[in-house]
Amino acid sequence: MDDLRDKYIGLIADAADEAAIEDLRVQAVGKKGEIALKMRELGKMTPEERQVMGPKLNALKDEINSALSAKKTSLADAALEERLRTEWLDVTLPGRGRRQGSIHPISQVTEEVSAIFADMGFAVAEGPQIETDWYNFDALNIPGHHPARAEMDTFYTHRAEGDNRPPHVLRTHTSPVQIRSMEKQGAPIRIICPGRVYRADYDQTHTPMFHQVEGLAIDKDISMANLKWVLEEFFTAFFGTEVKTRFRASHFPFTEPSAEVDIQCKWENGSVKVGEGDDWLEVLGSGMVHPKVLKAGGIDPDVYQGFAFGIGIDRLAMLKYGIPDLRAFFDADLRWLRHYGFASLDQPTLHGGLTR
Ligand code: 2NM
Repeated sequence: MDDLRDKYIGLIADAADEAAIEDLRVQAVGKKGEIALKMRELGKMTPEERQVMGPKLNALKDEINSALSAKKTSLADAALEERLRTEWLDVTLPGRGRRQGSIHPISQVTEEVSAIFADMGFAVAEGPQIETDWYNFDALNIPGHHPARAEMDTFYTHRAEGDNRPPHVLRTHTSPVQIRSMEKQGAPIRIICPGRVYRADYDQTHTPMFHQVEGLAIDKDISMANLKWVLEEFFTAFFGTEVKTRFRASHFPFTEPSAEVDIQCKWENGSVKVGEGDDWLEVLGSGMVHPKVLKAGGIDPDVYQGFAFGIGIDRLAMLKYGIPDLRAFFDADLRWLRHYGFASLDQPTLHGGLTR
């Protein structure tokens, strides 16, 4: 009995896992285990011997069962300890840093321009980038045979043979938005239309998609003088310094009279500075809206008149932020975007001096 006891207590103490414990249980106290075999021997004993050995065997069985369950508990505790040690996690560690995106210079400048014109009472209007040729050309006094229609290198949508819908184009300017706004709102009206425009042109200084903002102000007493004030006010606010302008007579089908506008600048070792010096930089086209264009927009040219202008946003961004290459704007190069991009919480406001 003592040998049996020492053997199993020793084996249980050395058991490595729950499976070993189960094997020992079967071997020692199972139905066909060693204790059961000994119990069977009780039958061959004298009643006196049986009275001594019976309780001893039962006590041994209890002792082994307790040792088994104590070992089982201690193995489970050790396993839990090991998990707590190895699966430990410091929830107070800082999170992984993620790169912030940035605002594209074109988005930034569009917001800046919108803020400045909003301050002068201009609302922002938007419209489709795919237009009928009526909105893009005819309504703007550019008839089918007009050279501007060919000059503008227009992208036409494909038409299957027998499809007689009017031709559609990718808008070559945002003026169609102004026609739509005149139709919808009538006069008086004061809007700017920023957005993407398309021309089949690609070289050092042209991309087939670029950005434009056009302005329109129509009322009963609007003149070129108002145009000049609005534009000088705009350039001065945009560049953060007094900017002189120069108006040169020009020609556009949609305005009469028409003027190209130069801003004062200076060339300094290969780059241009706006608002200083006595050179001039052409940045803008403008004029008094042609009576035919007013009529196309549903406005009576005998009662109302007004000015319109168009500026390239990409060009403005290059001038203000010293960006040398136009084509890099649309390359989606992350290094370029991080370098020239703006922080998302750095949105332009007039009281904040527009940026930074
Ligand atoms: C320019 C130059 C001159 C212009 C005209 C109009 C409209 F629709 F009102 F007639 N919007 N923009 C205009 C006039 C645009 O861009 C160089």
